[in-house]
Amino acid sequence: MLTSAQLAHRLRDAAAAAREAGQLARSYLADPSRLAVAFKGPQDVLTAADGAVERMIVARLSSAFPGDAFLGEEGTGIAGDRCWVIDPIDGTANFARGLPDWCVSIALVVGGRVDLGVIFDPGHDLLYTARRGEGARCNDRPIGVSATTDIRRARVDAGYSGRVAIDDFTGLLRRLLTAGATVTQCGSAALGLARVADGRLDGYVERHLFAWDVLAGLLLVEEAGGRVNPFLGGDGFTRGNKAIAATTALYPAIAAALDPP
Ligand code: LIP
Repeated sequence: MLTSAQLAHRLRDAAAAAREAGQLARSYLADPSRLAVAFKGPQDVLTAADGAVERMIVARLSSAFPGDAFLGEEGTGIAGDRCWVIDPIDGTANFARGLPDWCVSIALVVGGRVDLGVIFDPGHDLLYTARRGEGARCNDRPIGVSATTDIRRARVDAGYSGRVAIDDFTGLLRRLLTAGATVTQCGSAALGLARVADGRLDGYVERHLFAWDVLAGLLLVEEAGGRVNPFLGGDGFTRGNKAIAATTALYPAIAAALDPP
């Protein structure tokens, strides 16, 4: 367990690391020849910035908190009870093309529970933070999910990756549209979840994501008064899981669109 002061210290340092990481990532955009864009799989983009940013975050946080563990999208894997979960650039495909919808996502899992979440959106200079039990903030101002209760007035981000069958995704889209929702897709789960937490979207749903994509964003939504699925149930931490996050009123309809009863 960590004391309140230890958690507060970690949140401050994670927020600072996320900002620093965002600036490092942006330095690669200033000189695209450094990006070295590659593909981990179909439409699964990787750049030189992803690894550099992850290494910078791990170096900074491991120096400040030497007993902590790390799990990163780009290969960092040090097991432990207090584990930082890092997506150095979420929305890499957008980042590689110079599109603004990408972010840095950092979560802290303590004893199997997400206690801290930080998402930095450099393109819009928005720093989202959440500490379990203490609410969610953006640029240090409290945020909350929208008041939308009617699915026919809802705007939902539905993510997709090549890890999922096309018919599964088209079925989700069809059910959301049939229910009356407007569907959008920003290409970054973490940003989509942050936008549910600040009320600009009413839901986020995707069949399969990894822990680094979503743990910070799911905590943001919870602390902003929304409802999320138990992502870490089963082997979500190691193998990933579906991600559903919405206003409490809309959660059942969005969950049913993903997995019809
Ligand atoms: C991305 C996710 C997004 C998903 C993309 C990709 P990355 O993460 O945030 O929701 O649909 O396929 O997985 O790879 O940019 O960190």
